[in-house]
Amino acid sequence: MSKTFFVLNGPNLNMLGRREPGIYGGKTLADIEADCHAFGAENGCAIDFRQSNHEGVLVDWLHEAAYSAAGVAINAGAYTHTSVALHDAIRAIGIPVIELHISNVHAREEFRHKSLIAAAVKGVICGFGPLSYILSLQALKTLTQ
Ligand code: CA2
Repeated sequence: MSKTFFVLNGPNLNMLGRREPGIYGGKTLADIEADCHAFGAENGCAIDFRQSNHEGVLVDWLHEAAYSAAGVAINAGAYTHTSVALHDAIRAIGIPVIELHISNVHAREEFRHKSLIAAAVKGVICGFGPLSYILSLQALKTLTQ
């Protein structure tokens, strides 16, 4: 049976492609989802791609991933910089989690330089535009081989 990777997206990522193309590029989240499914088809893995604006929903999905996924790529959006709950949820599950960002958060406002989830994840990929998603899936594939 093929592996499943969860790709989880946090607040405001449903707005991608509509505003701030200079920071996040012109792709919508649906375009990025299609790219992730293409990666899955080429690499023999299933992609479960989700977005929520609610912190607790993201916590629930991380818990769900523990028993139904081989790994998680998460763009936690602004919760990256604020959420102890996401940090604890990532630590509570025994599968690799990759933190990803479309933009280079370190080249932006100072409040984006700190990640509360970085210490809990396997690794961080940021600044490659939508390619950050594919690089994260490639990392998960390699880590779970
Ligand atoms: O660069 C990333 O992927 C971020 O996770 C995106 C978050 C931001 O809070 C993080 O610091 C870095 C923002 C999500 C998208 O926000 C939009 C705002 C306006 C228009 C479109 C999207």
